[in-house]
Amino acid sequence: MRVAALAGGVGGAKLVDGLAALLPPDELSVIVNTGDDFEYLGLQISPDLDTVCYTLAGLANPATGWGQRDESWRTFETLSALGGLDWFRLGDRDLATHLYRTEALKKGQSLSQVTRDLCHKWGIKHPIYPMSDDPVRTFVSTRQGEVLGFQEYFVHRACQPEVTGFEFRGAGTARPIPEALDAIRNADLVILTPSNPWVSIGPILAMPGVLAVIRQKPVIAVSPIVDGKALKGPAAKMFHELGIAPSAAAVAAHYREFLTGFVLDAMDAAELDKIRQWRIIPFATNIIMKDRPDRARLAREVLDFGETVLNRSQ
Ligand code: FO1
Repeated sequence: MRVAALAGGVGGAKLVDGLAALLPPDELSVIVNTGDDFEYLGLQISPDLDTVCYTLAGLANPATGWGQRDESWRTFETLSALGGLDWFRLGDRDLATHLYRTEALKKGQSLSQVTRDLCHKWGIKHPIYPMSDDPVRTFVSTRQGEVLGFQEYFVHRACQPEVTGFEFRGAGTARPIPEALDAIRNADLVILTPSNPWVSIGPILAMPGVLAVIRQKPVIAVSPIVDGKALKGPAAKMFHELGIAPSAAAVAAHYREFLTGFVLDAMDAAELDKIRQWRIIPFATNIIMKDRPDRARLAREVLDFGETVLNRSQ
């Protein structure tokens, strides 16, 4: 079964890791959010691409989900002691990735070319595509009337400001990677991984042409919300601040217009009927991925559910 997976940060990366353990490279393509990308200390940082790639390469930091494992912080600590910029923590190993990427981009390579090169060097066989080679930047509007760059909101301000909306600056004119669009077009199934619907999956769907292709496909989403709480990050807080009670069903409703199937946690089984009323096929299981076997187990269940959805929608 050919699958195109849309992914953002840590939750998305974990499910992608499970899918990659089950599907050969010609049956799984991953399209990753770059709305979180930004320039910091003169370096081009692509947090979600790195999270997905480090996870697939077995290099991810298990404590944070982002950055590299066995990390040291000498550069960060030394810079901090000098009074330099230190609100975004770059580990020594991670720093090498940003230096390498920044240099390659400066020499004229595209983000997708550098990503392919890094994946090759890290032994990643599955195609990983940034959503675009053109810069798209997520901005968060707050109740206080501020407009914050995503990392400013997420890391520097620790997701504290109340959000009123999002803007994906550059998305209107950015071009999706043609191979990524083809991967979605040729997929039997599109999977929206358990990433933040607003700021991780939202920017990918905002890319010109992506939604039009996705609407032609069977699509299943995996909930990033369990029992009203986000598995990681501010997704539930965002739903709440935007006037929507956070729940798995709220995520299904968010994608309702094009969703075929929805995977939610067994804890949220009371929401199954509501989701069925929207003509979305729901499937409840344990969606919390604590370790690597959990990722493969959930991926297996999502793929089996995908088969069921495909048979029903034919
Ligand atoms: N997240 C934090 O909460 N604090 C950090 O200092 C931080 C540093 C960082 C460095 C590299 C990287 O790839 C990710 C990093 N993240 C950090 C995570 C990042 O902000 C988020 O994972 C995403 O942008 C949201 O998906």
